[in-house]
Amino acid sequence: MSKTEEYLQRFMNGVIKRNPGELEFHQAVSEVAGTIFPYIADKPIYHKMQILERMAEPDRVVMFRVPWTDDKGNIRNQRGYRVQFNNSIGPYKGGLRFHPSVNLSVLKFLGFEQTFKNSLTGLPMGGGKGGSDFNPKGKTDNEVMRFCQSFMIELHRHIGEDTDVPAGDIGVGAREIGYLFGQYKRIENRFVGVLTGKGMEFGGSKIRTEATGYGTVYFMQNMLQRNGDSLEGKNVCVSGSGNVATYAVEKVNHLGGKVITLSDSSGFVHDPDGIDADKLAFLIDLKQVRRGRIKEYADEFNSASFHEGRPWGVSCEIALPCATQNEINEEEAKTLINNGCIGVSEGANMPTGLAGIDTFQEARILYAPSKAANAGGVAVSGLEMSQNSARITWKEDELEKLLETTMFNIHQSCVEYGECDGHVDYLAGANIAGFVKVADAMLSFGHT
Ligand code: NDP
Ligand code: 2IT
Repeated sequence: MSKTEEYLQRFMNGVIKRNPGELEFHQAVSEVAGTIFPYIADKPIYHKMQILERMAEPDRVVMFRVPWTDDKGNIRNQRGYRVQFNNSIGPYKGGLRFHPSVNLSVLKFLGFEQTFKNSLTGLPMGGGKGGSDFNPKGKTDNEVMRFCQSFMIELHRHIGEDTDVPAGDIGVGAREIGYLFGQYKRIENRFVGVLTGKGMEFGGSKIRTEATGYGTVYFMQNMLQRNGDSLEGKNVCVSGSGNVATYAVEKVNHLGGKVITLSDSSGFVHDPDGIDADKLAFLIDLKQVRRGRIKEYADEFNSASFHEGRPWGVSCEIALPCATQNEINEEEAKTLINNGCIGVSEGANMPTGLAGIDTFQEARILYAPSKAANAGGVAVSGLEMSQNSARITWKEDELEKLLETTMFNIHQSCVEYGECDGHVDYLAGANIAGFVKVADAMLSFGHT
């Protein structure tokens, strides 16, 4: 075993011992550490100052009880969290997730990843994540509102426009951000940009809704262009049917590709004719207005069929996982490659398991890890913060351009740190480029 492998193993043993049972967190740290240890092998200052060791420990974790009353008058109890991971390069920044699977491990993995992602955007944002095990599915608007208000009664004292700025994630969209912002404003009697993803009437930014999905597709287009290729005419499998998936489909259509799948937690639809603008309008109404199930898409359009499970068995050239973590395992990664997939751009956070990543890397396909590929969302959140601070509103075309440029720059950073003999290791490139800025800031602070 080399010295680097030995250090890496010792480091991971420490992380596992200090965070027992937190499998998603171990996975996220291991993916990063596997590329950072070789990079810092000849840079002893990072070892001496214990930089990665300190980056793998959140600055603080806030956990709290969230009681609320359902429409029948029953008192319900949920658990709320905010993981403030690292504020070396700016205020904590990252989404809130409302989903029954939320636990400390999931939010620590997301907060850890967010620190690197936010660094990659080039904007001054630290990393954080929060949420609750509350399940918005099947709840009335009034129930969701009462939950959000109760959640903010505790959260408000931990956040602030220069301290920690939450946003949306799974289960938290425009409706929830509205309820949360309304309650913050009421408690604090201050109108400030304490949340992003806000409605346009109260300080939201143009393009924020579309930014993550668009950015994921721009990143894919950048990788293809470097190889003299494009999305034009390519079959694309998308998973998920929420915020990220929807606008990924829209951008693939703009760039001449054809999306042939979508999914939710009940299964996937396969539409070989492609999901055009009219079908996408149906999806938006189904998922965002009626909050229905994806099977209804197949009931509506004759060209489409519904299947249980995940979409990765459908033959495609490009895969855009946009649902959730660990939705591509090793076997599915092999199936994608055997069916001719040449590119994966991760709209979701950590959608590919470690063995799946190894499969993509060994096949040397274009594999864009989430912290680079889906950074467009938080980048536009950063621009929303700037607009709120300056009390101005930028135009849609300016923001579209800024998003495209940001994704181009992130791609360039990955190439800078990940290229070897003409081949780009986007995983190493993203991790190292994200690491360097945060690590060097931490070096400046001494022991903090
Ligand atoms: P949404 O809540 O809008 O949509 C989530 C979608 O994923 C739904 O189709 C949902 O299906 C599906 N899904 C969620 N959990 C599971 C599961 N356990 N198994 C199968 N399907 C599941 O969330 P977003 O689109 O905002 O987020 C999707 C992913 O993108 C997440 O990984 C998130 O962290 C990441 N992301 C989001 C950003 C944003 O700006 N919103 C920014 C960067 C990353 P169902 O309706 O059945 O639950
Ligand atoms: O994972 C993510 O980057 C997000 N959910 C968006 C975070 C944000 O602050 O916009």
